[in-house]
Amino acid sequence: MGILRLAHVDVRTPDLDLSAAYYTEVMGLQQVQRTDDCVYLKCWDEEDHHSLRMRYNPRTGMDSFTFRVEEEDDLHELEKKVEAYGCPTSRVSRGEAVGQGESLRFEVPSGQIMELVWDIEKTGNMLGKHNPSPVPPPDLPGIAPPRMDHMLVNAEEVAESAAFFIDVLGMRMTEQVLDGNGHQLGVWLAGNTRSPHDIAIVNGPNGALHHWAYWLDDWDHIRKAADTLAFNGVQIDQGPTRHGVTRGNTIYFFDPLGIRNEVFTGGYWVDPDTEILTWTEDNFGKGLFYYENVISQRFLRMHT
Ligand code: M3P
Ligand code: FE
Repeated sequence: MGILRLAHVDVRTPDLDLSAAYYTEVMGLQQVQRTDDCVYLKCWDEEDHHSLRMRYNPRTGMDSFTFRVEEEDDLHELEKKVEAYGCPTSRVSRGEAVGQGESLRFEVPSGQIMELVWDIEKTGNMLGKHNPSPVPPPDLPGIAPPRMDHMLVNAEEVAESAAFFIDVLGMRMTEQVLDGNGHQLGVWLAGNTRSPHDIAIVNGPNGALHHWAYWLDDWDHIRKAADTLAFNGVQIDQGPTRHGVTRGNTIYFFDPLGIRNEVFTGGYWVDPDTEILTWTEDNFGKGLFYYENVISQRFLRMHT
């Protein structure tokens, strides 16, 4: 029971048409719904209604991020725990948000708005449930990742924020970066998935979104993604390369409004009894980008 996985990220864009064009044509997502001020998008292998909501607003930024809980009762249990920790919560009723029923909202210690939901509208992936093809249609435009994988938010006090996600929400830490005094500079946290992270928290301004990442199935798809990005004139931030932390292969790049995206593959399986991996600050360069061994200031200081 408890936190299952990342469900969706909700962001603001001052140019809804430009953002929708980029996320459908270059990232290769499916547009599932459009209202006056919102576009809802998903990947071809996702079962839920959407994994990305883009809302028109003059200021780019993140509205909220949503995790799905495993059982219906978890919402009530976690509501009590979050309240007991001292974070006021509110309920968003069924019918108020597209693609989901009742949810729980609160501000995490680092200032982002987090939402928990169990009741999600299942619209199915592109493959269907009867005699499904193992692959999507070959003519999908853009990168076309199968699913969203994880996200990263910033926190001024990483340890405080990590403790909230671990002690209150019940997530598991898989890796951490410690400074010379043993203080956490970054933590990687898993819900009930087998991947090394569903969310990571790295030192930076409260309230900020660093990136969210899409899963790709292998390194060759990362290489093809780099070709697609370069062909379309997308600003690449770093990579293709490999993380030391998580061991994942990666590219970071910016959407047309400057929101950082990542495509990610690899990593390793984690079980509840997997031991935490610890990086020291003097090795953080390799932890971030194993081949380059650099701490890029653009990478650490640019956020949404
Ligand atoms: C990842 C990842 C930072 C580290 C980022 C790492 C911002 O994005 O997927 O492991 O320091
Ligand atoms: Fe990442």
